[in-house]
Amino acid sequence: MITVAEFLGQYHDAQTPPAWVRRQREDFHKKFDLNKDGKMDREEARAWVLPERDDSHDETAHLMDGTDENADGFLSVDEILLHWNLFVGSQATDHGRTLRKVRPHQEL
Ligand SMILES: [Ca+2]
Ligand SMILES: [Ca+2]
Repeated sequence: MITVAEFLGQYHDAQTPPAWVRRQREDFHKKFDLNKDGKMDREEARAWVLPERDDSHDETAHLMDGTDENADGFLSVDEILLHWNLFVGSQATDHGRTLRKVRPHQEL
């Protein structure tokens, strides 16, 4: 099992982290950390993953359980980066579908 420190270890010593790391860190502060305390709590996680619904406590708890590496009840930006695919997969299904419509002939 990989830890957050191991995941980000390759970036900690870098003078300039990869662009996607910088971008996700900026996104975290701008979009996810609504009360600017440096962590994402359950309410903030739910607002990000399932913004239109009230009855999603179970799904939010599932996401938190899979992402909160140190089990402190909050998601740090590093924990979110470590599990970025989980977040994107939860929210962006429709977005992916749209991309395929826009570029129907492009195969990965
Ligand atoms: Ca917060
Ligand atoms: Ca945590």
